Amino acid sequence: PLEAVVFDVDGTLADTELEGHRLAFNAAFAELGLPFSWDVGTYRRLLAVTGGERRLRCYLSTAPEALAYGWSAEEVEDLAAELHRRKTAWFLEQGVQAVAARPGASRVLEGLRREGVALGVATTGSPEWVHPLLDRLFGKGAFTVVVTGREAPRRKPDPAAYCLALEQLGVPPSRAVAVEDTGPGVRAARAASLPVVVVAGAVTEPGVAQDADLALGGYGEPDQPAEVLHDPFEA
Ligand code: XBP
Repeated sequence: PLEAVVFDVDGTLADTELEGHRLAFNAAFAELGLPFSWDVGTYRRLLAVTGGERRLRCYLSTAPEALAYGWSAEEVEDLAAELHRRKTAWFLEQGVQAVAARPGASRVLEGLRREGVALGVATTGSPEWVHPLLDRLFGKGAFTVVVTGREAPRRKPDPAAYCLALEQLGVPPSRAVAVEDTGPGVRAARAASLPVVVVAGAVTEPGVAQDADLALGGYGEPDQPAEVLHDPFEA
């Protein structure tokens, strides 16, 4: 029997990335007077590096426009940390209010809860914004367990966040399912021995659906089930 479902946050439960986190990173660049701005295409590519601070470090140490500054490794480290502090503050102040839940996500959570399925969250995003965002979109206490980047500092595709969520839920992976939207997330869940449902969204990479045990186009509507993108048992 299914005892628990563990959800990713960014892109899976909420549309946070393109018009949320991306704008927060850009605001942080502007606050420090840096002439960098991530457009949607650039940001999609940068999402391959998980964790906001790691993403910044990677960008600052590889993008030609950043290399032109000649920063040392230590300067890059400090700058990434400062930018990420500002990004987090901006997202908390502006992003949390502005981003929306994925259509149908609340209804699916309610349905699972009614069936007695425990709900968990496994994200490696920062707790500063994860908790207020989940509270605003789904209500306080909507999830039995919430693991963030503070409890699981090793970012996805490392399975740490999923392993910890399962441990805290007290449910073995064979009785749980992960819900994800991107490649690193799917790999993290798999590495924790969890079956994975992909609910494809705004930042889902091409081909990710094929790696899932089931891939859906969304959460569906009350009178319209979700579109099935990939179901290995149907193949
Ligand atoms: C999502 C991420 C996050 C967000 C930004 O990871 O990669 O970095 O883009 O959040 P996950 P922070 O799939 O593990 O939830 O800036 O707070 O890291």
